[in-house]
Amino acid sequence: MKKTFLNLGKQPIANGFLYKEQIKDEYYFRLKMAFDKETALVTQVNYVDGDLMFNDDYAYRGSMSKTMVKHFKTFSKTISSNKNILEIGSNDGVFLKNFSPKKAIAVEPCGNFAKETQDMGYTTYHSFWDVPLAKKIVKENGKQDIVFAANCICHIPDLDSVFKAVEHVLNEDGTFIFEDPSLAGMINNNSYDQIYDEHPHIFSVIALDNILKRNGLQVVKVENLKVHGGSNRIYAKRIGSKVHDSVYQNKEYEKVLGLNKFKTFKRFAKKVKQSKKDLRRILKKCKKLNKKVISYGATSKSTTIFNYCNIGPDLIDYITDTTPEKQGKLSPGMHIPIISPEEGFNDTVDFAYLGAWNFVDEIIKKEEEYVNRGGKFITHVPLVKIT
Ligand code: DWN
Repeated sequence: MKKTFLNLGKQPIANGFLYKEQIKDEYYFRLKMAFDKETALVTQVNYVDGDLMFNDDYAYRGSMSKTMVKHFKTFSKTISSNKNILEIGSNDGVFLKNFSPKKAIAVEPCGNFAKETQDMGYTTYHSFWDVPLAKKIVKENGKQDIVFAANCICHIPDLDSVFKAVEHVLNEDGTFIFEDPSLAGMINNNSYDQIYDEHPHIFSVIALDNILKRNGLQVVKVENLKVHGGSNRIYAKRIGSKVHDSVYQNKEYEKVLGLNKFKTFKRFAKKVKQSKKDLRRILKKCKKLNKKVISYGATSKSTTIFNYCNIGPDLIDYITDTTPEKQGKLSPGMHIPIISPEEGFNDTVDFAYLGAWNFVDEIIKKEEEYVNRGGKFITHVPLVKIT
């Protein structure tokens, strides 16, 4: 049974960057988060239809950050080149391109990216991941040694169907490896902006193990990653496989944080409300002092922040982003203009709100000049502050 703990109000499609003419048709939904008592899963109350989010114009490109390119390259080296691998949600091939097209298969619902991996030579299934697709893949390619997914499984509402399909496609000793932002990371960072349409769930190891187990799989190893503000890389195999200490350790830690208890999330919701007040106060003060405030990175996360906190062009002049597909458009819901960093990240900027706070190290390194001339960043993670 789902019990609601957080209401983030009326929200648009987080990656639905749009032109002025499209504003009249913009789609909105109510974003509420709940705790499922049976499985301990933190999940949305109502899910948004996949076709509205993952279509032929999907804007997020995994390879726009050096950190992520390096992250996937490093991880790919731990996988033997003898293994065959299937990736669910292969995006622009940022992970898969580290493998030979002879050994790797892509599954991707967004047409623009499915075409890219197909053109790169990978057998690509332009489709959402489900049991019928898994059956088709086995028929055409045989069972797989590894199923990999990065920032994808938490995007799919029906986890039982996802895991059943993985169980079908894996060979007897196969491994399912997937990474997503962790619930522990979100609670520790107060990063409530991890919640948006594309993230119907934020995973704890406890919840994942409960749901995997009712589908013939179990968590056998957990790696805690720094990326995206704290993620977990989960290794799952068939029930009965050897379980690494990291699984017990992570579950214990999650219990210490109270991730198996509803009251923890009620507390979190109070902190979210406070964070909204603090962020609005800082931005309003900057404007009152006639300072130029922009936002750095047109992220899905900042869609949640701007819409929940009612931050529009009155408080943020514009957003800079390196993604060509986002430039020249408006941010979803609050309609803040997005331009390239070359055009907008210049010496007229006094404050930059970190929409891409998860890449703070990469950004500070890159923007040394801005920092040296006294430019400041604003963040809400873990507390609202100017740095
Ligand atoms: O799970 C998801 C994650 C992995 O990616 C998706 N549901 C959607 C997306 O979420 P996001 O948009 O919050 O992700 P990022 O990776 O935080 O987005 C960073 C954005 O910032 C990109 O649009 C690129 C941009 N950027 C930039 O303009 N300058 C990034 C860096 C590092 C930069 O220096």
